[in-house]
Amino acid sequence: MSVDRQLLSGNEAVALAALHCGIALGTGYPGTPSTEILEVFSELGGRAQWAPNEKVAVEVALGAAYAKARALATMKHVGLNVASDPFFTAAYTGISGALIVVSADDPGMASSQNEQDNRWYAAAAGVPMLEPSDSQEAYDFFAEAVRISERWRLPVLFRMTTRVCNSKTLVHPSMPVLPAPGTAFERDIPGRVMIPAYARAAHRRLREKLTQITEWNETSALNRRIAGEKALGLIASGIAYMHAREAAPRASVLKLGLTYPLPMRSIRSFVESVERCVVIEEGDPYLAEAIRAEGLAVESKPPMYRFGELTVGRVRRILARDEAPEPAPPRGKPPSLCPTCPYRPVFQALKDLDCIVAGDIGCYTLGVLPPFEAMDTCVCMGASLGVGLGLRHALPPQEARRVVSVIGDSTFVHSGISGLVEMVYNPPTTGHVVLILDNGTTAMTGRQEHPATGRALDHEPTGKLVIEDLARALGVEQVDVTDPALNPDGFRTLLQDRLASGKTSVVIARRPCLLAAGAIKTYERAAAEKCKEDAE
Ligand SMILES: Cc1ncc(C[n+]2csc(CCOP(=O)(O)OP(=O)(O)O)c2C)c(N)n1
Repeated sequence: MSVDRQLLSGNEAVALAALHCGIALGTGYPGTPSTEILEVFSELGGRAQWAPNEKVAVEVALGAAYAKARALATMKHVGLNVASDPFFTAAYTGISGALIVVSADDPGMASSQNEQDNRWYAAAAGVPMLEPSDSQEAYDFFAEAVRISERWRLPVLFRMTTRVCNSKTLVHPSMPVLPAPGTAFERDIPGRVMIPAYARAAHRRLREKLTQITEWNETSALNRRIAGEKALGLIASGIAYMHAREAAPRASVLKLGLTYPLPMRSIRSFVESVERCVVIEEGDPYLAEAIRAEGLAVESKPPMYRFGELTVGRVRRILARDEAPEPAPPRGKPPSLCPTCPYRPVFQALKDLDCIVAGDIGCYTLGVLPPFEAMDTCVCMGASLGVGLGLRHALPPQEARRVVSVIGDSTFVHSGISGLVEMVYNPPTTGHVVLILDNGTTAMTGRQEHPATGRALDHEPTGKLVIEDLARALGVEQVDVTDPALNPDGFRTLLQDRLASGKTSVVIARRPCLLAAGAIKTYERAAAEKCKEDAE
């Protein structure tokens, strides 16, 4: 190793560990706070690619792991909802190489639509889960995750949270680089084809593996006991461990690293060794409930601390059993659409026409704020289509004709396409209008490429999905491409016309995000030059 100490974020540490572990393929979909993992992995020389969505990412990684490769799939917490279908059954089939699924949770919702706690996914799917507390652990635990995955031939959930992903701490990248295994396909029909007859046996195999991992976890170095006062014992994992240490430096601590399946004998012996035992955890009472279900008397935090991130101050309050209202957090400047955002005329038109807007997730969600306030629903990626169609089906025709589904280009590719299929298959009697805001990038998460930009994660040219061709091929009756910034009045007239038409319509409002436009031009120029050179 050339550098023996580096200041790295948790995300960077995972990327470095992935490289040192011989991860053959990293795939995922952007989402705060996970996005940098694949970007840094690619910069370090790893093979990284964006998938159209998280489900596809996990499936591609699973296929690679069936071929004995070590594979990584990254996503934010809600991404695992999208990927949960393959995730659950991958636990049954197991793998031949290694499969690490990184879930970056966002307690406090710095940039998410909910603050779900993905630790439940590990327990629900029967997938071992590791939770690093800082960048060193992100690095070390990743290697351990690969070992666990290979030893038990199971996917491993690598659960991080915002502070672990983003905080920079020192890392000794001391791991000997693990040689990448040779890949090969070995047929295993009963192991891989989950028809009920084979899946029944697979489920039993999974439970046997989990029993073995539970036993192994009882003595695993992933969990540590930090000696301290007998009067107070704390059980914590992930970032909560850091807060707990700072809030109560003299307490005894049981730090858990592998938090599914839990080492209950070790937990029992710790609980019995202290006079008062408090579980310190961010988000849901995942650990506290599991420990109490064993009949152990541990304190959990009051429900008010379930909301938002944990802090050292909050841990002190929990330990003092302080349930007094907390001071309101300082108010930051609310976000807003960039002054030069090409979506501004779009939201102005939606407002002027008094549309009912089934919205979606991206920068454009900011159209909900003043001065436009032109968004009526926002649930999850891709929901604008289904929700818009449902509104159209249920509302009286006069009102139904006001409904528009508004979705960004990356979001459309992620999970809007099947909504378009639904529109063609079950068209509302009033028709419907889908507005695709194509700014040529995934702006919200830092301007990543996606299949409709025609460039790969490293911005090199690749196959391109042409949205208007797709819409036409799917059977949408009217497909228009327009630049709303160039001709706002023309855009408004077009929208008005399509709303009145009673047909199924897709309007693609195409104009690059101003923050991405310069880079896009550079990539296009480089690609054109390369093309010219190749032709010569
Ligand atoms: C399942 C899921 N994955 C990822 C995210 C994070 N995320 C929200 S919107 C979005 C894409 C935004 O891109 P686009 O639709 O092109 O809109 P833009 O931000 O460019 O306006 C991403 C990656 C999420 N909220 N949910």
